[in-house]
Amino acid sequence: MNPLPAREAGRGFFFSDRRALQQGPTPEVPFVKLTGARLIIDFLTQRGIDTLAGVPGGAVLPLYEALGDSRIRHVLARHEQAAGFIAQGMARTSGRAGVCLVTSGPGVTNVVTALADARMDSVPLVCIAGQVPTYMLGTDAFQEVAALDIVRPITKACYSLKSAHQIPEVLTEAFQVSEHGRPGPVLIEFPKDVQLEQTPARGIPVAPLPAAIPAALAAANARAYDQAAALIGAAQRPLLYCGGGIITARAQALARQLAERARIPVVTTLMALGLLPHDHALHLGMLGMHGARYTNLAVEAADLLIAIGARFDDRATGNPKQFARGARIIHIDIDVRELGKIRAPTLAIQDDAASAVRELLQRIKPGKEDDRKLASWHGLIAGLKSSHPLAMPRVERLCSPYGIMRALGEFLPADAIVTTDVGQHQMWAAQALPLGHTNRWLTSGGLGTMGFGLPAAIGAALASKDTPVLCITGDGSLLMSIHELATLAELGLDVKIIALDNAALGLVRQQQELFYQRRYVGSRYLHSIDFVAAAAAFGIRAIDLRDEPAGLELLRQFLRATGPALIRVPIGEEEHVLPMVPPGAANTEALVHLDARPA
Ligand SMILES: Cc1ncc(C[n+]2csc(CCOP(=O)(O)OP(=O)(O)O)c2C)c(N)n1
Repeated sequence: MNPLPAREAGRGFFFSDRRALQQGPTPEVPFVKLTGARLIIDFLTQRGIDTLAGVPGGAVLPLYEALGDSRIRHVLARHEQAAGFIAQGMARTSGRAGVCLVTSGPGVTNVVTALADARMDSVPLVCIAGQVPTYMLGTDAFQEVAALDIVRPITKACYSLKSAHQIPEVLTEAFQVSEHGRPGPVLIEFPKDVQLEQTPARGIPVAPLPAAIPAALAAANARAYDQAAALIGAAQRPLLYCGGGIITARAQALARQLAERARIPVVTTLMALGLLPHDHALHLGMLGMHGARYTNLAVEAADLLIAIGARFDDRATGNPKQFARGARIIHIDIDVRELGKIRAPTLAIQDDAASAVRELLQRIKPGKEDDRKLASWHGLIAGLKSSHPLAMPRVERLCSPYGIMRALGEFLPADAIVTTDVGQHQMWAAQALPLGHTNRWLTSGGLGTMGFGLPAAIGAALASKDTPVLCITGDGSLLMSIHELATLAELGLDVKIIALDNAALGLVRQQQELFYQRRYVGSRYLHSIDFVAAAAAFGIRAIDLRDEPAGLELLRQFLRATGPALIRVPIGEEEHVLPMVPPGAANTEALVHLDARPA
């Protein structure tokens, strides 16, 4: 540890070594001294980080100063939670770790939700957080919180830099941990004196990545895949249950190949939506709480479930004891802790989803016998589809849940990125939007965080330039991140916000209607917001969509124009998202019509 004197540490007038800056990259100049802050920024630059999001404060100012001397673009979010979600939007789109930068104390506590969200959805995220100087730690200094104690349970790893010498190793490890295996968030606490500490510049170690799966395990897996292929061969009614792990591994095309070669129907989780095109013969859509009846009934009828990169989340399984009762289960996941966590599998394999699908593809060669049995299974599913279709009401009005989704589906470019917030609008989008590219569907699945949609859309647009981005949100969710309209206006990105305004916390209100005797406690907004005026105040073009003949054309024009815009869509508060499996019930007990609700 090498704390600087208080004179330099506390006041923020310390300047980084200009002479060292002029001498260029660090590795070839062994005796040049750099500040810890400069070393970190050099590290990020060398790693190819070109954009990060953050909010500055006293405890990170040396880092910001070094950032100002670099080529890295800093996106100034209006709240640290949003900085975390902007970084997530970049990470979910690019597959590489997103970086956010926050100050100590409230900066750290504000970013906690974005970290927890990344943990639940396996998103690689590196958060660099300021901290009070090391010699003040534990003194309740101004803006001091025990950051590591707060984030330990919701990060994959967290680090405290006690000396600038540790920077190359700690940062290398932090990025590896975040991106490798099952991705997740990491936090690095960076005390201010360590940012200012002068340290001999050293090259950043290029540590080879450990193999995703150790060699011994890979050998054992080969036998397990033989068994898996045998189980698939013997099954009469096999079903692929695909989760977000397939998207993380960028194995969508492989998974589609597997489904098509083996002619196995596919159900997906919310996270893996769009794995197969909407109209693909093997596509059964999203299972679980708001899945179609036929999807959940197909799971119930299956005699073999091949779960890849899915974690048997309760939103997907309903009551897990009554989930897929007649099925053997092959469960493949990169994270060994997921195997058997909820449901004891017949066969468990720890592997990366892409490798798993490749292994299965090598072993599966369906023959004549399979044709007969699969024809009967497909026939059974076709029957379920016609007897238990997805209950989407006939749509006459544009300003209705399925009316707006249908219109968006028509106008949406095939490569568009769609982000959502959390609520009814998220489920209407999941049910009705014809999604085609799965790593282009960004939604907060595990934590279900309102306020995710807008900053994630900004991050997606930053990571995928020239791609149109659509953020489907509700009035409640938008209000939780509405300040990010300012960030969006500043950046001028091509993000279109579709705000479904029902003057209510719709999904909560729906549960109160169905299960709490219509006692709408705290779920309706008594004061309505003029979102069009609010957006205009932030510098964003906005319109109010109406049910009038010109509405559809207006929507099309707004979506076509480049640059940010907000489209408010009035939605009746009485609208429902159905089917709905009552919390704690089996997936087969979904409510489909409201007259089926409990008295
Ligand atoms: C941060 C956060 N707080 C509370 C909730 C609980 N919750 C889930 S859905 C919902 C209502 C969402 O309302 P809105 O964004 O307007 O969408 P709608 O359901 O009306 O489409 C609430 C409060 C949550 N998911 N996230």
